[in-house]
Amino acid sequence: MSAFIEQLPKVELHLHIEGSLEPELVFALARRNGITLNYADESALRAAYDFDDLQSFLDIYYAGMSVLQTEQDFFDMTHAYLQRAHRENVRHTEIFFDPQAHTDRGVPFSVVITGIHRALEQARHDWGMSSRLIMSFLRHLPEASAIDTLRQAEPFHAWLTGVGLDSAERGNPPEKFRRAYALAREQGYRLVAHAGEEGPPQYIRDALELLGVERIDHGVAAIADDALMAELAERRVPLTVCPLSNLRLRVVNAMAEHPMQKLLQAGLCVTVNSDDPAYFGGYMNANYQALQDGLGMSDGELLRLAMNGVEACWLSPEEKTLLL
Ligand code: ES4
Ligand code: ZN
Repeated sequence: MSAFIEQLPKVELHLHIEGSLEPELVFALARRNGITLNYADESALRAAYDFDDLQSFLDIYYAGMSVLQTEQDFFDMTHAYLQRAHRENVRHTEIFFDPQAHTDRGVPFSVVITGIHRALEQARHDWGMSSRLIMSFLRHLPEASAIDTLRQAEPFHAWLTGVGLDSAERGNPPEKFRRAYALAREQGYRLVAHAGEEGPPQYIRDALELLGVERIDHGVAAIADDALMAELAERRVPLTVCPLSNLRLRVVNAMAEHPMQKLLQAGLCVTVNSDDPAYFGGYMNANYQALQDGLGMSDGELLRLAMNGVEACWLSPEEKTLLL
């Protein structure tokens, strides 16, 4: 691992906290909660992390998180991620969670968010690590479920900065969530959405125009649309790109074919993120290292990617100066 990458102060803007659940913790929580898994042990579970596409990953991702039951479970998962990020010199992190994936199993919204929030506060206190929390709607579910989730979040508004949109992209276009996003905007949330991961460039346009998002999660499909590229560059719309995720979910066939360097050279505000690090083979430093090894990106380019993360994050200008 490059010392330059290890020492670089980093910001993470695209991290699903449920995707940070390592097999060892999945099994520890299963034992604690008396749950029997469909895998014999940790290595059998890890062996199943061989994905063909987004859906084959999502099936295992939702199965893995079923061991999360108590507030302490959500604390332990979040704490483990934050400790790992702190060791990798991640100074600030904006974290997604999927409330519907838990409330649909009977785990109350309050249990989920209280456990996550307590770990974020502890990291702020112990390590000076700042964070923001983003609740993500599952786009394979009806819009009415997203709107119901907004209602359940009302008592916890102070702990939440934004809303996002994730899960199966194809066939679940941004327009499906227009009303939910309009409501979220009225309630003062900042808006992001996954778009252009497996979906077409038009979904990136629609997330910007119909939902009014300020950042695009993934957005790598923009590389196939010159007019969209020019607009994203002109407006400095941040893309939270996840290189190892794109490789493991076969969005690209090889890291050498990843569009990151072209997007950066075209003037887009692209950032590096780990997405679901327990499933995709690496946390932040491994994602930077993959860009250096696979694309030959220079230390100067990696520094620009890290600075784009600072530009794109939701800290105040004063807080941003304290990061570096
Ligand atoms: C996700 Cl990589 C990815 N794409 C869409 N939804 C997700 N949820 C968790 N990881
Ligand atoms: Zn994601």
